[in-house]
Amino acid sequence: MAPSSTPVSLPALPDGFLPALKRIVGDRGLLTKAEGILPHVTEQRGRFVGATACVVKPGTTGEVAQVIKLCQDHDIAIVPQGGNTGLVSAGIAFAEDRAIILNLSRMNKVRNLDPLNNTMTVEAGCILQNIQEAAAKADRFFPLSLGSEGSCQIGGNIASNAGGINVIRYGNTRALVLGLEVVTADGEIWDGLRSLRKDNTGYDLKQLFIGSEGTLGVITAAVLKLFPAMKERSTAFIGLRQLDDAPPLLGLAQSLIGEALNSFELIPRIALDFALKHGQDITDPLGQPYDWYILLEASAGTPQANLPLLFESFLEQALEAGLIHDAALAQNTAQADSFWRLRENITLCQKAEGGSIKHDIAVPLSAIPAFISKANAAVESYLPGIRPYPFGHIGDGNIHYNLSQPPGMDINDYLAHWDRLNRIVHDIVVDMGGSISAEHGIGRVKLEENLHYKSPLEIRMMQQIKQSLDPKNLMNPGKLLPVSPRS
Ligand code: 2HG
Ligand code: ZN
Repeated sequence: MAPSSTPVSLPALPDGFLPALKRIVGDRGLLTKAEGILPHVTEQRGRFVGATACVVKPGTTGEVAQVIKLCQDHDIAIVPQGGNTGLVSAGIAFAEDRAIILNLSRMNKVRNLDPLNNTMTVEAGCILQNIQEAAAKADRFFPLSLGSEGSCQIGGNIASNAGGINVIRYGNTRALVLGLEVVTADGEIWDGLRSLRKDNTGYDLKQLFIGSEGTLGVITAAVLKLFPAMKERSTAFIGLRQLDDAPPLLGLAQSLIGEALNSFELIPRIALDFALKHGQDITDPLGQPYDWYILLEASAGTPQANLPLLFESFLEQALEAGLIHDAALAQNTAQADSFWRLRENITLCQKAEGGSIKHDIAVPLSAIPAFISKANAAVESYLPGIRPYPFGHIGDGNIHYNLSQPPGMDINDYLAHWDRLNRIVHDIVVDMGGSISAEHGIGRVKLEENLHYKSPLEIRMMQQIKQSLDPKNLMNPGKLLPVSPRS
């Protein structure tokens, strides 16, 4: 079920709490006025608006620890927040949480970059794009890449185990983190900033915090893995013969292009149409309408790989095998960028077509075509006129199965179908052995759905971990797990 979207007035904070916060973070680290708070409680689609009495912005790990201790002393809950670009409202405080927001944006330093060790130590509030650029300056590459990279923060990427467009080659954020610094729910600082590729000394605690959505502690810094800078990239925009051909096409690409393949993204005709209609500076790379497209990219750290030759041979064989209708191979960086601009506009341009109900699903890659046709049939028979908008990381078996409202329908009438449509789609996903949240996490938006589908044993083990690390349930309550009474 969707969280409430109406701000409600909050219970007053205990006497002396705000002055104590101000003593820790100073004037510029504390927002208490409605206009300053509003962007921090509004999720990026503008659909959910939460409420909080203040937003605190510590400048150091020591300040984070002091803020958390103060909250512990007064039983005040904390919602850690990065760039507030998430899609499941994990970084927003809702009125019922009675929480303050702890925003990490002032902690934005690169603490260290070690090109020989291929690591970089960054604070949680660093913007992802700044990290990519700092790595590039040192002739290195940090592969995490997503549409919001100009504003999302690495702490949020780690807390949500973000995916993005390079997962097929480099894995999710989880695979890119070597060490973490975390302020625990008690306000202690855990220095786990190890720059090691091998450390087999017990439970891998950092993995517990990665993807925990701020429910176990606050990530304040991380050691990230770097890779050799990419010297060569090849990008192709392909018109598929039919959706069923996407999995064998990926197989062919993997056998001919090998590990240089980093992206394999699905784009339906409807997304291209919306992008051409609402986006800026968007062109149709093929000029001919096809039902499904693949945007594929490979890159290499050395020019010897001769990617253009590999690509040409791949495209020839794909044509010969009848898997594709047509393809455009980017001739230069500007053309490759224009293919990606189209991909990056998909979410924004869907917004221009009215209400969208999103599903971020994974099924085994080979089952994606069957999933899309089953789900389309089910939602179209439930709500005639609905516009399925399935796109995304098909190479990872992950599709954003978004549903645009029937044209002309009132948006609120459409959104009234939210829960029912979620259940129709997710039943099919789970029946096919899939996941109801492949990369966006659970947050508040998918809480009930996750409880419905996850086994009681898994939920119980998660609750036991939560209870042992945050016994007072002050860290992001009501996200990922249901609120248990505060003890
Ligand atoms: C993407 O892959 C993002 O573009 C956003 O994960 C997905 O809008 C969405 O549902
Ligand atoms: Zn995505």
